[in-house]
Amino acid sequence: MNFENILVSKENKVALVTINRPKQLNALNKVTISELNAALTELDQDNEVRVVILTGAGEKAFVAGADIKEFADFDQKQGQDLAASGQELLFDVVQNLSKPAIAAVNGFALGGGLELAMAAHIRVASEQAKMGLPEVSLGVIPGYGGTQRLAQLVGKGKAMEMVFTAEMIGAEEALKWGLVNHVTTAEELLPLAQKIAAKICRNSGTAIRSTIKAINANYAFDKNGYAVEIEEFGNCFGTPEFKEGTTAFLEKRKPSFN
Ligand code: DAK
Repeated sequence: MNFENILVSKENKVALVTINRPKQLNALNKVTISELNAALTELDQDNEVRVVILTGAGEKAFVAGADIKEFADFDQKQGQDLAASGQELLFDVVQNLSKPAIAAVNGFALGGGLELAMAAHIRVASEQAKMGLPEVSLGVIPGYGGTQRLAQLVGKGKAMEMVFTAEMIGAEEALKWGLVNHVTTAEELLPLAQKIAAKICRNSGTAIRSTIKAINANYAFDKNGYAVEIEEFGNCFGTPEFKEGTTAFLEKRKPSFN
């Protein structure tokens, strides 16, 4: 896969997707969103890949937001269109990936950048990371799912304060709030994400795919999460991985999942 604004590599069943516009602090423009859509769609179908890690190039930023230079002169209709297509092309794709997505937040994650990290299933941050939704300081609101996902992760009160004040929080505070799962040094950030990925790879990919669907269902207005859980639980029984997992337990050995 060759792209202008992103890098994709694969190792040990883990794909690393790096947003690569460091001079613009990895701001998400249309081309980058469309390349991420293409890469993630392909990785989702790739049986050799079990986990996807998302990060930003350079030492300064994960993603410093949607590209302000691109949307500065939009009207209402263009704004709505961009929000809808961006959500569909990128943020919903990340949230609904059939394999875990880990955001390794290595610096500024602002606006659309934090929204991207929040669409991922797991977030780890470096000590330097700074996170915020500064949209109201630009006269817009978070348009890529941020009003919904931030409140889901940190609760309504903290989400409202963070958006109203447009202020950034550091990694330790984000950890306390539950916005990120772990904080580590810049050097250890990718190794930590890879370590989590390696633990995930030991388990059944089909069961993890079902888990993603069931947990996501709790946050979808048109789905009953308990019903989805029952359906996905049942689906597991038809899979070779269920057979392997239970057989391995009975034979007192470790399961081998591809
Ligand atoms: N967009 C475009 N360029 C950006 C950018 C961004 N979000 N963030 C940084 N850059 C660029 C800077 O313009 C600068 O470019 P040059 O001037 O060198 O060409 C370069 O990256 C380096 O940035 P700074 O010189 O500003 O670096 P500093 O260390 O001084 O400051 C900073 C770092 C992160 C504090 C600062 O760059 C900053 O405040 N950046 C903007 C943060 C921000 O407000 N992000 C946007 C949040 S709003 C929508 C859907 C969603 C959204 C909007 C619309 N629609 C559907 C229409 C979401 C909006 C957002 O994400």
